[in-house]
Amino acid sequence: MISIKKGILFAVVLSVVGGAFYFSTLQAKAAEFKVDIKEVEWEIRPGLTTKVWSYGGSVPGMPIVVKKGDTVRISGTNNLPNATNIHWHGLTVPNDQDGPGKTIKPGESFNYSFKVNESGTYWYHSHYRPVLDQVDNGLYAPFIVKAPEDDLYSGDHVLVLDDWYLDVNGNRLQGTARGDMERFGNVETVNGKASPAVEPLVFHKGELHKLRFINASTAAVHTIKISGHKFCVTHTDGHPLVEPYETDAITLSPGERIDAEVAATGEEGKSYVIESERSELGIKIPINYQAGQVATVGSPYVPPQSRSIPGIDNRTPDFTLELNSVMDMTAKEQSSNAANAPMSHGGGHDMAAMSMPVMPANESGSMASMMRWTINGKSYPDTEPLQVKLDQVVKIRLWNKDVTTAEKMDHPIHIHGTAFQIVSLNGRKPDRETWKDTVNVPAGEYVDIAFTMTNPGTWMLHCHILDHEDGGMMTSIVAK
Ligand SMILES: [Cu+2]
Repeated sequence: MISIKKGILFAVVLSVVGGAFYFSTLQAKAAEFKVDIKEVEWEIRPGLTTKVWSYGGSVPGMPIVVKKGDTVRISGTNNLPNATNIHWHGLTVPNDQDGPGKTIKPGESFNYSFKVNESGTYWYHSHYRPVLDQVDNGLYAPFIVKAPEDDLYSGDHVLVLDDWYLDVNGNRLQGTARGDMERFGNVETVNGKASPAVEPLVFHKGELHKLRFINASTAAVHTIKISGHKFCVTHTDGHPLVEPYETDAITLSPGERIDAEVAATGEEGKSYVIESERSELGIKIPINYQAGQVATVGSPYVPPQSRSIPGIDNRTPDFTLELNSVMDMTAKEQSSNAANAPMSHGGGHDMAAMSMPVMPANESGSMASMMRWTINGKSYPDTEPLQVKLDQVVKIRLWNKDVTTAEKMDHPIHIHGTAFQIVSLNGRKPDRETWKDTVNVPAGEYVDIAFTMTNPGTWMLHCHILDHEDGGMMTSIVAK
């Protein structure tokens, strides 16, 4: 478990093959980190080891833990055979530090520096295309900006979720373990480990723990349930909720984060678990109670004032982005009976026949390479950039028209350089004021979002299912 305590980075990554172990103490105002980007062997569970690309020798990579207001300096070296870059997902940083515009070639060193203005749960990952391969190989890590009240929890735990598509020897497979076009794994991990190698959470009755979930999967949605306890959700994508809410299940699309409190109300000797809906694949976190009891820890969470954008409900969207996919039969040589032009989903092909539970790698790989994912009918880099004015409210309707595939594809849309308010879902106000940087747009539905760009530059907007992003579902917001 990656546990964060008392303003000191205390990250213990157990069973790291190759002996990697990370420990760092924070400085008062400047937080400096060194990242060695390298390939290592990673043990997912005893008997299952795979080759990964890592930030510092572990998966997830080296956690960066800082305080609000810190100026962060990250330097490192790319020791991979491929070029890469780093994107600070969810952090509002100057445009030239955001990641996608930078290329770090093999053997080159790099420096990033920016001030962190907001506390919360963020993460960093490669944004170098094809992003799917880079992130799927393990280039992701938590980036935590601690708020003072975070130290008042009994424990502050980061839980990074991922999935891997592996053969029995730990070799990486291309293609997908389920579904149609996206790379879904057959092994799922929390903090790089699959059950039974997942480190348990240790509770004492009366404690109050903070859990920070990050979905680093390239396509998989994870629904996480807790037994015998409740989650109290306090933050979405790092942003504090005006009205926290209780639930026993949380769902994270790729790129999303959720912070939740868990009150230790269980009993010593009983077994509890936090697990995914596909827990047989590996995401299963035992909660172990130790003897002894502490005085009940109250929540230190102080909800913020409403930051809702005035009058946003009635504003006509400035932009409508239709999300869709086409099967481009010209992309590959196909059998003679295939149409010879780009074809919209549902254009006569039997898409159901494509949703085999397990596909031979080469078959699904070639199918995926025929797919183009579109915004308003175009694929990146041909998509139309959105021109917006600095410091002015922008409302965007994200409309998922991708409904004719057998799997009815959702598209979690991420915007760089800003958080946004969820204005409505299919025209209906959300249950509570919600700010995010990644929002799932379910198939056939639309989501209205609004934000104000405060930093000039060209910022990416894309689907965080990385097969879709690489396949063209990306555009940019040009803020001037
Ligand atoms: Cu998508």
